[in-house]
Amino acid sequence: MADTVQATGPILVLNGPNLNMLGTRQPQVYGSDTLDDVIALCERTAARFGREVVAFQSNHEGALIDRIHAARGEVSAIVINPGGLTHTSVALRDALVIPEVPIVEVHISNVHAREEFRHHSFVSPIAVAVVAGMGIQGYAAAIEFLALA
Ligand code: DHK
Repeated sequence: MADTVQATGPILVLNGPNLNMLGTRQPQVYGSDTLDDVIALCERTAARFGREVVAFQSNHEGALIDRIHAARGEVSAIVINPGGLTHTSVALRDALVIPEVPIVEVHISNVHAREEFRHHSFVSPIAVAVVAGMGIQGYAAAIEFLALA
């Protein structure tokens, strides 16, 4: 399978730096749900469409990149909240094109209503869709969109 990609298969839900702190981190911005709540919501949503989710979170850019490399041929789509790496990481963006699957970028907060440095994303140009400001429901919207695509 080294040279092919998987058309069907689980949806990979990736979360970047600091998203392990959901629930306690700035709840006025990110809400009171935890990352476990997010993953459970993704699993429930995927199951409604007969799909499965695999989830991974890391505070380390290289660990996220390694997980994305391993996803080639394994997953059918990627939902990613890159956290702060959204605004800084060319390397993460370069990795995301490697699996050759559709990518949906999710932000819990409305990044465009926040500081200017959050307005630019290195990921958006290679994403099929971008969700921001819907709270954790944005992850469910992303899964539903990908499952219906
Ligand atoms: C999460 C982060 O950690 C921030 O660095 C982004 C994003 C916004 C979110 O809204 O989920 O700027």
